[in-house]
Amino acid sequence: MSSIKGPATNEHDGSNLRIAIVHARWNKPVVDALVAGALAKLRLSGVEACNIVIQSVPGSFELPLACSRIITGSRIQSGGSSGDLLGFTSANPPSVADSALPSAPFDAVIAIGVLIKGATMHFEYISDSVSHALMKVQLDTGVPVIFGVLTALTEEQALERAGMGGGSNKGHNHGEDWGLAAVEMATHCRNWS
Ligand code: DLZ
Repeated sequence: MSSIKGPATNEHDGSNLRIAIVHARWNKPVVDALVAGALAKLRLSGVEACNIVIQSVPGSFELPLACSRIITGSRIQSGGSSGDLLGFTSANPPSVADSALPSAPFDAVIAIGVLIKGATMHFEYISDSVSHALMKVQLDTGVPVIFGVLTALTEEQALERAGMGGGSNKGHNHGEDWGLAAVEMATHCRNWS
């Protein structure tokens, strides 16, 4: 019997959406596969390449602040209220994958990181603080922040959840689900405002 896990299909048109992917560089091969999975589903949903921005940060601990600044910075670029910006302003925007970006606020941000448990309590502290902080960013800004942080107990678990597992079952690339979730939540939030 196939697994019952995962979101049931719910297709949405992403052609008018602007979406950022913010990803950590720790455990990069797995992160890269997850980013590729998310990107593939964004594009399949109609999100234009020029409306997708990709920003990397060192590790998962940096994801919440980066997501917050990218959301606030994009509002500044499009003439929204300024808030507290630190480095990201209209004169100094977050580094972007495509220089020909339209100036519009982001409709959703996908935060991607891979935490793998080690010998110390580091994993527990970062997993807990990052998940709470990402939730806070989306509630504070009103912009969906998709939780793309794997909290794996082993490297094998992480690889399987990026579709890179060994043996006959390569697993499923969860980045694909995150891409679809971003398009769906961005669409809902436009309709709800
Ligand atoms: C330091 C650290 C460790 C040990 N493990 C991970 C990890 O598995 N995944 C990850 O994304 N980041 C890790 N980091 C880096 C922290 O997230 C952070 O970048 C540093 O502590 C600097 O703030």
